[in-house]
Amino acid sequence: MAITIPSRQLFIDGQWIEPVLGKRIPIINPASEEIVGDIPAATAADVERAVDAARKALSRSRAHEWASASGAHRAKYLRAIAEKIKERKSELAKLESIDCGKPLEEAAWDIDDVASCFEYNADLAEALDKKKKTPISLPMETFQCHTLKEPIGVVALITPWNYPLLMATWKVAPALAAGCAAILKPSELASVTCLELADVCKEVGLPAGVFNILTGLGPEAGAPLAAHPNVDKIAFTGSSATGSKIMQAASQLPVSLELGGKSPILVFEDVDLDKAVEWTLFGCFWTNGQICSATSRLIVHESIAKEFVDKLVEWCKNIKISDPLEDGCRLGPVVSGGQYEKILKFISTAKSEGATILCGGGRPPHLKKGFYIEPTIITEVITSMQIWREEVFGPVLCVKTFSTEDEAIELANDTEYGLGAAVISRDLDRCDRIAKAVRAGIVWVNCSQPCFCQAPWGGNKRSGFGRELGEWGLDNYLTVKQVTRYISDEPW
Ligand code: TXE
Repeated sequence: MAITIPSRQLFIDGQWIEPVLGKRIPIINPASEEIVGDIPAATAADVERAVDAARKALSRSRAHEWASASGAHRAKYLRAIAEKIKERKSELAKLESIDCGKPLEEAAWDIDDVASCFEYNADLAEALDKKKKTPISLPMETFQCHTLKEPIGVVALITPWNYPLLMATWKVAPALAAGCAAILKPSELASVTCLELADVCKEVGLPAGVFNILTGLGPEAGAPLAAHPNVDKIAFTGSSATGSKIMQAASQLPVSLELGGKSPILVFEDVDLDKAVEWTLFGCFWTNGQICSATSRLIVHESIAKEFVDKLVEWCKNIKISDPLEDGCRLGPVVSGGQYEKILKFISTAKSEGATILCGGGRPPHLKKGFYIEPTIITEVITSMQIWREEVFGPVLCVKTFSTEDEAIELANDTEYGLGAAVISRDLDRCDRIAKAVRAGIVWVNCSQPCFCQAPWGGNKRSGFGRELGEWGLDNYLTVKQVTRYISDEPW
């Protein structure tokens, strides 16, 4: 069934509002390179309106509706949002697929995850009611102390295009569960489903100003939002370069950053080759490698390397690359012309630095239009090469071999990033050793990439700081207040 992309405005204070300057940004379908709609382009004046609306939603007169209401009250809204998302799953999945090029089946998984994330955060909001006030024991009886967990306030949520609605949900759901008022600035490359989330919030009657959305360009909408003095916290997922700018703009504000990665997958000689091949491919080529945690550096034991890599190449040559809406599509286009050029440049630099392009490396011959890139495997890599060191964010796997466990660990840690790492081996003691030795926020054992909204997500080193998801995700949007009372028999 054909689908039309709804024409939306900015969503501020519970209303659809035209951007002050009336500008719009075209939506380009990465599969056809055609313009299929447009989104509103917010600028600094719209940021003012959204921050005012969010602040008003937390004002004393309205706080009882949201910030100081019970977690159970807010949970009802989160569950209603989850229900609506489920009802609209097939439409949202198609919109996501057209907007960012993700195979329809994968887009549908994302929408399921979005609904689950809202439901899980509804549970956390309810549980928060029991944890709101905690007594603290002090060494002096003349003082009594307790802590209060309170919403941090107005939060700016700046998100990327690889999982447009899911990455927004990882921030919006806990922010709302905590009782914050949120302003979402999704990526200009994929904002369609985030605008539909605003429609869902309106439908379920979320109090005005609690959720606002400013679509638009990073420098025009994101930068003034990150620098706004009336914002209390910034949560960002995106590139390291933009993350640094946000840190500077936010100066003393709390910031959580989820940046890039160059995650390793270590494959030992004792594995079942076919299973290990499947996880290696999934870890690097799922969502076209446009995943911050993609395990894009394969570190494989030298004794199995040849057979292992041959199997990977075989798979790459037979994968279905097509319009993401087509049945059985495994790899769609990458998100934009800019990303397409950037990935091809990475591949040509690897070649010019002396690496071998074992398969892929360019546009699939049967697809004349669209931002398609064949799955690419690169060998003869040395660790100083750009392809080993920098995030490609595309379907590109580079390979190195090792002979000892220590060497494998050294290669794994040879990166300025620290988001994910995977190890594949039958020897679980070895897996435990590796899990401890690699410097990363997430370690997968005998798998790569599974993600659950109950477990913490985030990185070390240049991959950012702070953790999303689980209770850690909720804590991002809470602040702890100390209340200490002096007790005396004297009258006051
Ligand atoms: O990212 P940006 P881009 C990496 C990946 C990719 C590269 C560039 O390597 O190739 O980043 O992608 C907003 N102030 N990741 O250019 O610019 C922007 O509008 C405030 C990894 O899309 O970081 C968008 O909403 N905001 C990543 C968001 O920041 C600004 C996912 C992310 O865009 C801004 C995406 C500014 N000055 C890309 N400039 C991951 N970690 O998953 C831009 N933005």
